[in-house]
Amino acid sequence: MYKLRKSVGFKSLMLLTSIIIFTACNNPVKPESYKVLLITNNDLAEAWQAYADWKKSIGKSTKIITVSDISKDYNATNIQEKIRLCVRDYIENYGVKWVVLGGDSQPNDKGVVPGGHITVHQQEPKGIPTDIIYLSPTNWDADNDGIYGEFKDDQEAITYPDGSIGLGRIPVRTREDVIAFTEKVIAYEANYPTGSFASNMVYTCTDQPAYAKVRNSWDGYLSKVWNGNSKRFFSSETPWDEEGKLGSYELSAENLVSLINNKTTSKMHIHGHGHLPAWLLEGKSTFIGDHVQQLNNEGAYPLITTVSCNTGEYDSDKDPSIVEQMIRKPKGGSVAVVAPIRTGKPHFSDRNDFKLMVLEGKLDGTTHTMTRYWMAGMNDNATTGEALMKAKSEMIADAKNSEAYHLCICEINLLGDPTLDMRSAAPKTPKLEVEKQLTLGKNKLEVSTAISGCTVCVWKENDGIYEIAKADDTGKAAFNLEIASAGDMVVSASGINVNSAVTKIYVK
Ligand SMILES: [Ca+2]
Repeated sequence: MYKLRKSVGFKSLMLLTSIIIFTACNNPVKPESYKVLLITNNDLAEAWQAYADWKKSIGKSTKIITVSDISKDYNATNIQEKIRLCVRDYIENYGVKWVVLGGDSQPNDKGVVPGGHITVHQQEPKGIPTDIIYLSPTNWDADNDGIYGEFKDDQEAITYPDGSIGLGRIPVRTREDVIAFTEKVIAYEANYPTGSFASNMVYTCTDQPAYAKVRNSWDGYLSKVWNGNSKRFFSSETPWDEEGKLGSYELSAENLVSLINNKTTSKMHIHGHGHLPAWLLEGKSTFIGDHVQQLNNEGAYPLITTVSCNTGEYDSDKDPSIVEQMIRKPKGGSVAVVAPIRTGKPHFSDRNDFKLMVLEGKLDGTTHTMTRYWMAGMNDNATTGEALMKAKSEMIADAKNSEAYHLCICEINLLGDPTLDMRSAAPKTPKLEVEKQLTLGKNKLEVSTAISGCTVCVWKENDGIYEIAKADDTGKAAFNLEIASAGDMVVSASGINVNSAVTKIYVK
């Protein structure tokens, strides 16, 4: 699918122009390509530029496109379908690997970026906006009745994520939100704590029937593939209990604030009841917006998964949800939370499985999705958005056979940045060494990073220079550059478990 204005005739003309340019400069003309597509509205587009520049500087070239431009450039009867066509265009023709929905949504296609098509389900008869449809090559309405994602009638047009493209929605509303979030992302990617923070995970659980499966998520799954440490912060037991008094340390909002503020835990799974503005904790303690305001975990932002009902409801008129507050909080909270948009149901394909869940810890669809998310990040080095889509892709067979699992794939979202390395270990910091100055004309630029295999990126906007290379075994990468104008050149080193380092070279 192509943009309308790129008709076949236009494309032929482009090809001809490319050949002429190619012949004239004897330099291959690279097709436009991007790693990240960020969709937002006109009000926020400018504020997102700093985020796009940061991503580009570390090798993830980012295209910002507005909903109103999409509405003009793509031909369909509704905005969701136009956004889907745009996303497919950028995946198929521009090399996009991550899709960021850069804003909150509200009912009836309002808000910064409208939610994906409303899909209807037996357990969600009012329907839920389903962002994963934006990645789909098919339109989720096989019988063409305007009702999307019907388990039986639309099955032929339903394509679930295959894990190759990362998706996330950053539910911001204002320019200030965008600026604060960008600052957190840069801190996460460039100044992530280098001590034991990366390897510590805490499971919280206040729901007795869920204890067994939450234990099993770690004991039977994640601990098998990741060499990190976990602690159980349950109503019934915590590592901080007084001797001989199991459960004496309360899983309260105040203690959860302390846990986050002491900057020791980089990964959290929050299991238990909740509603849009709150996590319900032990006794009558509720973690609400006041507690988010007490968070001062600057620079140590945990990744979070939560099953708690409606905490990830990004499309409500009642705003913000507790997860949205965690994302929007300046210098605190989180940069990516996996959460259900409505009730976080324990999905099973067989009724007897509920008993097995309580007694033996059999994972339901929701807990399994979140467990797989962590496994994909810790074991396969998937980014946040890739990891969730990979978790969903591993449930496709279940979803084709079970209406409950179909809903499970649709209702769990990544709220936050989908491009983030999940930090399975404490990051190394590159020792970035380059020449301080270059001159016009042909240059061979050598970049030393001291980290083998990391990503080295060289970018000079004015001359159209944008090169990415992998550092060799000695942590070095070399580039042959033809520099046409004076000004700054940006050089960076980044990668899996690497704190991004960025420097500038002045060309005179
Ligand atoms: Ca239909």
